[in-house]
This record gives sequence, C-alpha cells and structure tokens, in this order.
Amino acid sequence: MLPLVVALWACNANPALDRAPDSTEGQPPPAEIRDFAPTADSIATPAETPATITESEEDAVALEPIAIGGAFLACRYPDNQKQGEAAYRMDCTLTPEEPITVTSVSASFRKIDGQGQSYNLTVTSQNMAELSWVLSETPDTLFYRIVEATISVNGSAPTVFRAELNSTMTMQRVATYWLGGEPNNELGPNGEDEDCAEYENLAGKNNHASVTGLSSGPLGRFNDTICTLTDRNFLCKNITDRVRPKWAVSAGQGPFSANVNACPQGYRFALPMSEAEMMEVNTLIDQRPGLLKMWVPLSDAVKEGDFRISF
Ligand SMILES: [Ca+2]
Ligand SMILES: [Ca+2]
Ligand SMILES: [Ca+2]
Repeated sequence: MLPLVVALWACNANPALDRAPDSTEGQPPPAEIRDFAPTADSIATPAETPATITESEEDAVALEPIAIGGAFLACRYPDNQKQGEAAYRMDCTLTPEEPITVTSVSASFRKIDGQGQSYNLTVTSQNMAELSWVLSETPDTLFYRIVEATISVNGSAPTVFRAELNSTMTMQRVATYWLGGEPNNELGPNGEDEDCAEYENLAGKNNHASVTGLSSGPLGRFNDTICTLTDRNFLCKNITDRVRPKWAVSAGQGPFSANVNACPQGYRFALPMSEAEMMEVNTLIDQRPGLLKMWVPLSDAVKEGDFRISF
C-alpha cells in the first residue's frame, strides 16, 4: 500500500518558519500561498460547532496564543467510498509541533487546482481537541491533490496550511459501470490474473457482448484485465484549466504501471466519478474509432476483488 500522505508544509508570515515541501514539482512558491490570506468570510466554521469555544475568561487569558506555523496538515480519503456519489469524504488532521490544549478553533478548507484556483470544501464535523476535521467535496475536485486550510487555534493568527494528497481509496463497485459479468479476474495465458481496469469503447463493448453472451447496461464499459498489456491508452482528466477539454486520451500507450507520466501536461490519470462523467467519456471515446482500450485508475492488485482508486 502506498504511504497515505506526503509532502506537507505550513506557510507562515515569517519565511524562516516555512517548511520546504518534499517535492517542489508543480507546487507554487510560498509567496503565492499568501494570495489566499483569509478574510472574515473565508474562516468558516460549521454551524454545529461554535466559532469560539472558551471555557472561561480566565482560561483564555492564561493560555498564550500558540505558534502553529510549525504544525503540519495531513489529509486522506477513507476507504470504501463509491463511484456515483454526490459527495466524497476526506479526513484531515493538524499536528502541532508540541502537544497543546485547544480551547478554540476556526478552520476553513479548500482544494487547489493546477492554476491555483481554490474550491471550498465543506466541513462536516470538527474534533476540536484532536484538531481533526471531516470534510466533504464534490466529485469535480476529487483529483486535485492540494488541500489548503486556514486555521486559527486558541486565538492565533489565521495560518495557511497545505497538504498534498498521495493516497489510494478502496472503491465500492458500481455494477452498472462494468461490462456484463465483469470484473471476473480471468486467468491469462501465463496464469496472471486480471488486476487492472480498462475502459472499452462501443466496439469493445459490443464485442464483449458477442463473445460472452452477456449484455451490459448503457453505461457499462469497464473490464478487469492483465496489467502488463501494452496496447492500451490512458484516460486523462483536465485538472488545470477550463479552456481545454475536460477529458483526453493519452497520446501514448503502455502497461498500467506507466500511468504516472502518460497524460498531457495539466491532465491527470483519472476515473469518471458519476453517471454524467461516464456518459462524457463514452461519447469521447466512441468518436475515436481507432482507439482500442484505455486504462483507468482502478486496480485490485493489492487485494483481490478490492478495487482501489489512486489520487
Ligand atoms: Ca483481480
Ligand atoms: Ca475481465
Ligand atoms: Ca489479483
């Protein structure tokens, strides 16, 4: 299993306190982070949780505002979510450098796309003592990797934190997205089992029906196949701009493991996450009759039958 979260850093008004990210690729310099300086409006706190929880006047005076610039934010998606949901859950935790007693917190969260645009995430619940939050987001932002939070603890100045998602999530299967009878984990000629998902065009879907005698629903396009097959393109989603098309097919082909660098700049190996997106991709690939099949980021190589999506 991949490490859940890497490359976390915090931004502070004092550059000396900034933490360098583990990787600088594709990440804006700290100066840009300050573009997201919070306003009163952006420091949102869920209605269930008061913005400020102070035990007493005395406590508030006794506790020094903490320096949270050295804290780090980590976020991950819980397992077993499902394609086709209207919202997806993400869990985030802020870990201070030293243990602290928390008396008040305000926090707001956003996803950041490749051009630095931010998209608000909804805070579903907050655990003040543990500085942890349950967030929800729409499928539209799922493949953006950067989570940004503006957090104030015990009256500290609002501080901007960023976390880079690098995780996988087991995904409940939606039968209607798969071809009839798939996934079937059929053994290949050398005894390999089928651990990677491919996306069939209409010709492939019709061929599957004639070979197996099994019909598929209107959206059904996925099949599990052998991961080392090389005559497959990759499905790519635009995570950067609103100018180029939302979906693209990689120019090159390769085995499933070649997905990391397969997509064009600004696009990411991605999966349709709703019926509407399935229809968009169906339309796209059916207009490309020369296209054989595409990989999509679903694999049950870790645990048979347990398909994972990567972020
Ligand atoms: Ca399998
Ligand atoms: Ca199969
Ligand atoms: Ca397997």
